[in-house]
Amino acid sequence: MEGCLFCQIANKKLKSEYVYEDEKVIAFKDVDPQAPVHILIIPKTHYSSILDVADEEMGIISHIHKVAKKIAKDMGVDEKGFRLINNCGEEGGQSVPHLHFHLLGGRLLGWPPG
Ligand code: DGP
Repeated sequence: MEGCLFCQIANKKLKSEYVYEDEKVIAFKDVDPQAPVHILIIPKTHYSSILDVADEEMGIISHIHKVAKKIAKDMGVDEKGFRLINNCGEEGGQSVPHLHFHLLGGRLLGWPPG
């Protein structure tokens, strides 16, 4: 989508530190990492948030989880554990209106989140 930051990163008009790509998703390092491993996994198709994904399109969410599992293994955080987070909307802490999942790992993560 025109003017969307993550669409620009997905189509490489804006470069990022990419760690994974296939025909449906792309993953890159978060610019403001909150853990030693902090990767954003996004669909190449623009969805403003999870609320925008129709029931019949939910396969993309399972695909993102499959990719997260692979990235966690590749980055060596699968054994100790990691967290996969989707912030949705203002009170959910979403600041970029293109669906994305945060993969965080490499340190002990606190709970509950702030
Ligand atoms: P959220 O607050 O859940 O919408 O997460 C948005 C994340 O996106 C936040 O952790 C910072 C990251 N981010 C924002 N702009 C950029 C950027 O230009 N490049 C990269 N790599 N990450 C970005």
